[in-house]
Amino acid sequence: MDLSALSYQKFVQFAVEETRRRTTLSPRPYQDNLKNLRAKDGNAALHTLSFQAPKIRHLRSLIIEGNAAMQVFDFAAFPEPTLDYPIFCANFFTTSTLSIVVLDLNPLHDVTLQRDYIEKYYRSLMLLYQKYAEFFPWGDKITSESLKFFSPIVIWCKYSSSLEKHETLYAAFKDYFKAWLVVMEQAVEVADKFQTVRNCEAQHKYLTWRAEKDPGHPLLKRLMGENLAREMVRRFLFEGVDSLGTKSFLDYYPEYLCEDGSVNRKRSIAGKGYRTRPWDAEGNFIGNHLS
Ligand code: BLA
Repeated sequence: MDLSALSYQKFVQFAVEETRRRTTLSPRPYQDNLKNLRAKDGNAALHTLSFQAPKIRHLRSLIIEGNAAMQVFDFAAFPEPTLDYPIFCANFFTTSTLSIVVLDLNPLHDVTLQRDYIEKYYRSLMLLYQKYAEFFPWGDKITSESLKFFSPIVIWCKYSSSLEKHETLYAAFKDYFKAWLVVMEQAVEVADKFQTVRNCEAQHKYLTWRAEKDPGHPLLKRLMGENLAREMVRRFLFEGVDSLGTKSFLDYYPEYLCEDGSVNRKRSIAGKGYRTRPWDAEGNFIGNHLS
């Protein structure tokens, strides 16, 4: 499989162009040492982009082009905390044999518990999920903690890399991103300080989880070294983790506390679960109750 055919550049080009048609994107400044990097091994190239818009706190993209070895796309867009619409999340990891894909409008508030949030944002999008269900079947057991950050329309899939799948993924990405843009455009601020505080904390909790436990970190460390990888994670990918709130990882996830006070390095305490998709076609959660 020639991996250059599976590039993610056109994905981010589409997203930026499409966003510009609907709102005013402005570049968001970030550290020079995180712009267009080469990995330590000299093989992989890392490309980053960062923007903001009136209703979008942060829209950022990381593409890693590892020649014959891999292609990675980590793309996300976060709402302004005055708004409670979902976080856009595309996370694609591709080698010549395997692709691991997460594509979702990640809920800001836990949809395994909050039915009103499902009503508000997902009920009308269930057809979108069904359109791709046969191409991207549920990717088997998953780190259970992650599930709270996923929505009823999540595409979570692992498959053998192929050009055909890549093109279908591109179609799904475009559809999901367009749906997210509509949601973003329609989102209205509620003049309620309490809501903004809740949104801010929910976004901070999400950033705190991903900045600590995202499955891509070990590979980023290998490519960039410990220090630069840490900056990439905290100041770029999950920027806001050090400013949107003051709680620590252990405040949100005390079950990770070790006896010596440090954070357990295991990626998951709850373990893997959910062999099958835990939502029904209407978007109701039908999995075990999550602790
Ligand atoms: C694997 N990435 C995964 C897995 C998930 C995600 C669910 C499967 C393993 C697991 O169950 O944890 C993605 N997890 C997410 C996302 C959220 C979440 C999007 O909780 C959101 C809340 N991935 C990257 C980057 C790299 C990367 C930048 O984003 C590499 C630089 C790699 N992801 C990557 C690799 C694996 C993976 C190598 C397989 C490794 C493993 O399973 O341990």
